[in-house]
Amino acid sequence: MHITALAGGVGGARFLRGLRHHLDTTPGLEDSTLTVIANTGDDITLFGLRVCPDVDTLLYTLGGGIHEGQGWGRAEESHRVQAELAAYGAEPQWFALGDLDVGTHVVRSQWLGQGASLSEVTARLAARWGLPEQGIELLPMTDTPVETHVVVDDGADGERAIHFQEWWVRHQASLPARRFVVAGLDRAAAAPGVLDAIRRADVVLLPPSNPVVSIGIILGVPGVRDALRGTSAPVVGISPLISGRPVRGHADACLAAIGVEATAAAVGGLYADFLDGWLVDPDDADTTLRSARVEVFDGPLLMSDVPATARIAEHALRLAATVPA
Ligand code: FO1
Repeated sequence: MHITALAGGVGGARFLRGLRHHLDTTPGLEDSTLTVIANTGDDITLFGLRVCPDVDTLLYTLGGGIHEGQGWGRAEESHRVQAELAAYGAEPQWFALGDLDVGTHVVRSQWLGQGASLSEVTARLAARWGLPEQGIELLPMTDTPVETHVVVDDGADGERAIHFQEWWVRHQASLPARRFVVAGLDRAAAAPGVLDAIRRADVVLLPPSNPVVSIGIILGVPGVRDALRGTSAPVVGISPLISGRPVRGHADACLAAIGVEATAAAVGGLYADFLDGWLVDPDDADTTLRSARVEVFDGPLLMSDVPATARIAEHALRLAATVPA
C-alpha cells in the first residue's frame, strides 16, 4: 500500500510516526510506503540561514532525533551559537536555534546556495535521517520560496504584516490576526512528485495538523486541491481539535482569523470538497458535516504516546478501506 499524507509540524510528525509504527507492526503492511508532503509556509531566513521548521520537525521526529518535550528541535541540544549571536546583539533572539539544529540550517543553506532545489536538499537531509530505509519519502510542498505572513491589528496604526514565526513564536498567537497572506504562493508550482503522489496513492491522509497555516497552506499550492478532488484514492482526515480545542498549538486563533468556528465540523467543512472520511474524537461524536458525501467516524484522538497514535492511524486506515472514494 502507498499512503500519501499532507503535514505540518509537530501534530503531523507525531501522527506519521504512529502511522509508521502501525505499518511496521502489522503483518502484511510492513512493506507499505509513505509520501509526506510538508508545509513550507513556515519557512524563514534567519542570520542568513534558511530554516524550514515543519520539514525539520518531520525529519527529526521520523528520524529519531526530535526533542520529545518540545516537539520541535533536536534532542540533547545546546545553545552556544545563539549565546554568541546574542553577545553580538544579533537579532532575533525570540527564535531558539540550537547548535545541532543550526547544522541542518547551515548545510541546507549551503546546498541551496549551490543551486540545489529545496526538494533535492530535503532528500539529502532525509537520507541522513534514514527516512528512505523506512519507506518514507519527504517532499516539500513546493520548491518556490513561500512565506506565510500574518496581518495583525496594530491599534491606532491600523494593520501590519509580520512573519508567521514572529506571530506564532514571539507573540504566541496573542496578537489578533486579521488574515494570513502567503507571499509567493500564487506563483508557486507543486514540487516534483507532489501531485503524482496524491493521484497515485492508495490512501491519502490528512493528519491532525493545523487546518489553516499547515494543511491550508499546502492546499493553496496550485494544483494540490484539484489533485485531491480528482484522486481515486480515499481521502481521510483526522480532526486536530478535541472538544473545540487544539491539543497543542494555536489552531483556534488561526481559525478565528479566517472566520471559521473552532469545531471538528467546521474544520471538516474546510476539506469537504475532497474528503471521504473524517475522524473525530468521541467528545465530538455529534459532528455532522453539511456535505453528505463525507462520512464521519469517532475514536480517541489523543496522541499520548506512539502506541496510542498508532491506534489512531490504524483507525484512519480502516475508514479508508470502507468509505467510497
Ligand atoms: N517554536 C517555539 O515555540 N519557540 C521557538 O523558539 C522555536 C524555535 C524553532 C527552531 C527551529 C524549528 O525547526 C522550529 C522551532 N519552533 C519554535 C517550532 C516552530 O517554529 C513552530 O511550532 C512551527 O513553525 C509551527 O508549526
